[in-house]
Amino acid sequence: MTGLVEINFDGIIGPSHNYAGLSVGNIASSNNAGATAYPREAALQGIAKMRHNLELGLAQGFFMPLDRPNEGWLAALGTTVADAEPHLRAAAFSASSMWAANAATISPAPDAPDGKCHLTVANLQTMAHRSHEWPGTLAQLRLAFANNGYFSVHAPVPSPFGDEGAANHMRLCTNHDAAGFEIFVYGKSGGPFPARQHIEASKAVARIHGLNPERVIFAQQAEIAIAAGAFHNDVVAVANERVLFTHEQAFEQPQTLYDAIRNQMPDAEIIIVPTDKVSLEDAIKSYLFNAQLVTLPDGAGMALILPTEARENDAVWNYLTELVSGNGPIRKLCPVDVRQSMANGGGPACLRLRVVADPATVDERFMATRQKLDRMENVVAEYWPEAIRPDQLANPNLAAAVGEARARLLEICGLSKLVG
Ligand code: SUG
Repeated sequence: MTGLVEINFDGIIGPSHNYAGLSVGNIASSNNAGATAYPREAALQGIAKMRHNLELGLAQGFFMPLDRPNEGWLAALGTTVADAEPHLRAAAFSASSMWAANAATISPAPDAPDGKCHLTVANLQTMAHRSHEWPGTLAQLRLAFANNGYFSVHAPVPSPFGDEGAANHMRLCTNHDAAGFEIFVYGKSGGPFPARQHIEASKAVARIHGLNPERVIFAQQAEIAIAAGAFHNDVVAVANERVLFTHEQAFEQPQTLYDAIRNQMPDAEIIIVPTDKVSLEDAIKSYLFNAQLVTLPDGAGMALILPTEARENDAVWNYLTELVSGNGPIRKLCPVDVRQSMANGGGPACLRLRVVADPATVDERFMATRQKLDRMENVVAEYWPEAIRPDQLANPNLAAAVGEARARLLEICGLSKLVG
């Protein structure tokens, strides 16, 4: 298979972005509950990140924000935007589909016996505000990856088995276009916080994708990591090609996992960040592991696309600058400002879904170019609300403005058929 590259599909930050404190166990979301959000600034930050990655020479795609408030979901609950209790109204308004790492789990074509790239949309059933994302996400996946000679898009695993998508999935391989092995990370318990990824869902996705059981590893997330606020594994670990970059306390049985990885790939590079250099608390505050670990073109090694918060934490930044000054595979640090998303617990890696594919096989309406990003910026600047406070969600003018803003974006991307 030629032409296969890693494409990062970013969720465009929707016009209803707000801080309603909806995610128990996500410390940033809880701490910022009730704060004023700035959707315009948020979306511009997300577009700037895409532009930054395009300039690095990486392939970039995107997904549209979903239709919010989700009136159909409220109707199924027997209510409306005007009448809903505040927590249901906020759940209907949430722009949470921006965190595309939770959209689906992807097994690239070289890993699957039928030679297709498999995508299973995540049910996100643990959090009410995210549980109604999947139908809108599935509709986009079915459009973007409609070419069924190359892609197989699957419906979600049924409830009650929680599936949070690629945020709990890692793939190691010599190159993106070579067969690899896949690590599915699940949680059992997380102290006061829910374990959102259930092993039954992880196993189901591996089976649905037809993966060779000998090339799959299931690993439990450390309870203390979840309890410390690592509600998804991608808050404490990230993998790319031969490299796993992980916090020492990410997994319940780290040595068993490292041994299983080395058994699959003797030359795997496992970079373990010790607690005495970066505590779990600092890791979660700074989101250094929620970096995009990417392979730069032209043999320039790997880079970490990090949140600027990682630069502001001395322990973290000292560790990282030492890391890139050595002879290891990670050579470059690229801080990007995604503060609006970070304040709801979503760093650079949360905002993207990695799909290994030949860009020519993807519906080009979902692929980014500089010109398209320019046009998106103009729409955002003109139509995205400047500020939203949670107590404004009941205002009918806001729902109308959010609907209009999204419709404009769909229009310039040729995706108006996704309306509704
Ligand atoms: O599911 N935050 C998201 C953040 C998702 C981050 N994704 C990854 N780690 N891959 C979540 O907790 C906050 C919404 C609110 O409180 O308004 C929220 O849903």
